[in-house]
Amino acid sequence: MTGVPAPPAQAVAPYPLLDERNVVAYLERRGLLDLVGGCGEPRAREVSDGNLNSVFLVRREPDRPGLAVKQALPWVRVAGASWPLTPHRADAEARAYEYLSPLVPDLVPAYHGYDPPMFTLVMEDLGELEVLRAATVAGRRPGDVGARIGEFVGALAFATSDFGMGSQERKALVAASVNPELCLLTEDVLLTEPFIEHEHNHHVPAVDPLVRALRSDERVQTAVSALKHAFMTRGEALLHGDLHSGSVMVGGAGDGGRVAVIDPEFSFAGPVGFDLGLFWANALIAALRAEELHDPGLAAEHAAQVATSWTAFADAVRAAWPHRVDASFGEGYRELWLRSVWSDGLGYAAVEAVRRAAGYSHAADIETLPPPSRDRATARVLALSRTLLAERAAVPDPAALSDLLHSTLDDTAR
Ligand code: ADP
Ligand code: SR1
Ligand code: MG
Repeated sequence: MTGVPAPPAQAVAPYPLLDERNVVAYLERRGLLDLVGGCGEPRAREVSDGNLNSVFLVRREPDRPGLAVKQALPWVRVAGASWPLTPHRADAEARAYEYLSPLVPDLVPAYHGYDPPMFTLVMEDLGELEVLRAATVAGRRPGDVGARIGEFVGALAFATSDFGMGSQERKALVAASVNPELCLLTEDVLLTEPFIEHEHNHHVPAVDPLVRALRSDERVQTAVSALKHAFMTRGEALLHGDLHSGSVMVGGAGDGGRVAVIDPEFSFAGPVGFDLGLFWANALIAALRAEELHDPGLAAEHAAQVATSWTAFADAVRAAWPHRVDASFGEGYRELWLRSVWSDGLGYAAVEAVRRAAGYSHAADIETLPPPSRDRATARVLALSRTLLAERAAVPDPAALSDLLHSTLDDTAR
């Protein structure tokens, strides 16, 4: 013995992992290579940029979309084997695409099936689109992404709720959609750790007093507990489960480009406001970025995505209401339920925003700003979130949220 510690054992997955060299042969074995159009030899390129999984695009021509191949690893990709995570998350993603594909075919990639032993899905290559967060960081306008996301959440929520689905069929859906490990991850990294001291968290020193104040605010702690408990117990409808701007791909500039939702591996039956809230948090973060870049017009467009997604969501629910399976649910209850979804959405938006500023997995929209701007945007995220958590009953609609955003900007102007 030399006293030198042994290097950590190389992590070995209990199933073959895909890489750029073997993914073409993999597609051939699955009989899917013919779906890759164009001429020439198929080539694979890894495009993994999320926290968890490997993604490859396989094309015959560099600029002609082919197929996307997504494999779940037995750990968190960005952390490696030190953070194990069940690859069965791919089962949940496959299940979600099976629901979503007939329901909102234009809003998800075309789905080409799942290989359970390899924890691998094959789908349409959306490589001509851009991830919404990357588009935001590049300064592109949000266009009508909010309306499309509102339609997406509205369609999924209605169809898989007790309004759109018979009671017994829905019980089976809820049972089939349990996703315990991924729900626990959300309960930890979103709904617990950002609100305590935890090794996963970090924040810029400039906001340390704000973080301490947020974590010691009893009203915040109570609100977060209520949101976490609702997430754990209230299976209103099938959710996407991770609908932040890294899970949305957008094409072209401005209105009319394609919008597609990807990455539903956190899908389970939960409170509908969770999906809207994650989207809203990231729209507000995008607005705060644009403020720092002295573009108030762009900031207003990003912030307006909250209102447009909410309106599209509520419109979708109201339009589907005549087709509800249980007519004992009346219009009065529909409006009451919509108000509860709005309130939940605001709460989950605040939680998600705190995580993106002071928890694990920060928002590139803020992190890529120069330090003084990054610090102020972070402070604004925290100030807005604290008010939303402590006093969200005072924010009954998108106009009130817009007022709160503006007063937060005024209060934190330098
Ligand atoms: P993770 O689960 O690790 O977050 P994602 O499903 O978000 O993985 O995919 C990671 C990245 O791979 C995306 O940010 C995007 O750049 C790319 N990607 C994912 N799916 C597709 C697709 N169908 N077409 C093109 N690129 C995709
Ligand atoms: C360790 S996982 C952190 C985050 O990545 C995923 O995309 C989810 O947002 C999760 O909360
Ligand atoms: Mg992702």
